[in-house]
Amino acid sequence: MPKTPLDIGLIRADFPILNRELASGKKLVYLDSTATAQKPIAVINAMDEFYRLNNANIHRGIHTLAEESTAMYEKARQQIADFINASAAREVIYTRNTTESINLVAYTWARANLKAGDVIILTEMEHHSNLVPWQILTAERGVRLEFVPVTDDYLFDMDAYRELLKLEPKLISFTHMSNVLGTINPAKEIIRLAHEAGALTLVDGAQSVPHLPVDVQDLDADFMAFSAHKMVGPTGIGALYGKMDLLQSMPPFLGGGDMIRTVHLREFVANEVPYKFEAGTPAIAEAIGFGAAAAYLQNIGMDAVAAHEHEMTEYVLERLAEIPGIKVFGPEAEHKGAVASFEMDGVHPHDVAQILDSEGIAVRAGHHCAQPLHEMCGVQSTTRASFYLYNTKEEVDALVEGIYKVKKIFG
Ligand code: 7TS
Repeated sequence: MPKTPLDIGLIRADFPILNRELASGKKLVYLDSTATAQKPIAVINAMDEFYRLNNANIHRGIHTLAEESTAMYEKARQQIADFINASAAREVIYTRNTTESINLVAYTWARANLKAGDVIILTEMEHHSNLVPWQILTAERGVRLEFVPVTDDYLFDMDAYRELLKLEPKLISFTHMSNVLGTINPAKEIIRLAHEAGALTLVDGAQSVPHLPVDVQDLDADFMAFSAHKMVGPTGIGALYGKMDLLQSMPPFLGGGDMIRTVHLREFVANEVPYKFEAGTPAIAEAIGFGAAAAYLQNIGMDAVAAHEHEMTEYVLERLAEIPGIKVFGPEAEHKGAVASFEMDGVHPHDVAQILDSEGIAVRAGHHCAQPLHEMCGVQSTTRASFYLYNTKEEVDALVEGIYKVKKIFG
């Protein structure tokens, strides 16, 4: 990996919250970007200016503000499409978040195409949002779920996957990067094999799109789900990327305004893609903030972001390995994003997180919406520190000092 070309000082200056002093008098050390990332001025200003200058509803007015709002909403779609290298902006559908994007596929494509006995392959390292929609579908339709196991070194089990593909699955829905282990799955190979077996693919990009260069055309993904808030954008908005022919073949998701071309008392004709999937007044300011976030990251360069995070991963693994009684779950740095979920001998993760908080260090404790994965790891919960483009090695050092404080308190 190249040495990081990021000027972290300059990047940190873009994120006002990172200067915050906490009530304890400690400076904030934000190590919870896997849950949600902090927001740069560029995103905050884009949304603020929209409300100050342009606010109107979209796709329905001919006055100046309505036209400006519509143009800004659609420009953001293009910025997001560019960010993941979609071949057309229309292949990006606005949703509320990754969860809704996955549900959109489950409620439209899957219900239109799957029947009892059809196989869907997931993995054991999924977030609940890529488990529960399929469990609901199973209860309703009798589709069959199969799971690619996680190997002893916390990787996607490619051999087991090849075996499962013999079941002629209809869909492989998998996380590109685990939010607990940090495991970066070989998405391109997983997709290639799926297509060879005649299956479609849905990539949960909630963690990969913010942290790695992601090119949906190069991956040949059929669907990709991601959230703005994890990639320095606002909450309340996410996206579903889909290949155009698939999106065109799918029935609408929610019914209402904007998703129709014509409506009669007893029937309607659906609008074209992507509007067919965007019923009702959407999160307009948030879409504009989402576009600004994509442009912000693209301007920095995702190769540089990934290289910086790789350095952080190596450093945090090295530092945590020095501490007796700490077990980090996840693969070697080579296959891992900047997430460190760990267990500490004899101390509950909530106590770890609370003591770290008293030092100004924000981490998450719990099952991180991946209960089955924790069961597989033989633990109920972990403490998780996660890193992004604005984090520094000094913050890793602060984490390590904080952990030593926990050890002291708990003897
Ligand atoms: N998939 C993965 C891999 C995730 O990490 C998350 C959120 C989601 C899906 C759902 O995203 P949402 O935006 O729809 O909520 N993960 C986490 C987390 O690790 N801590 O808080 C949210």
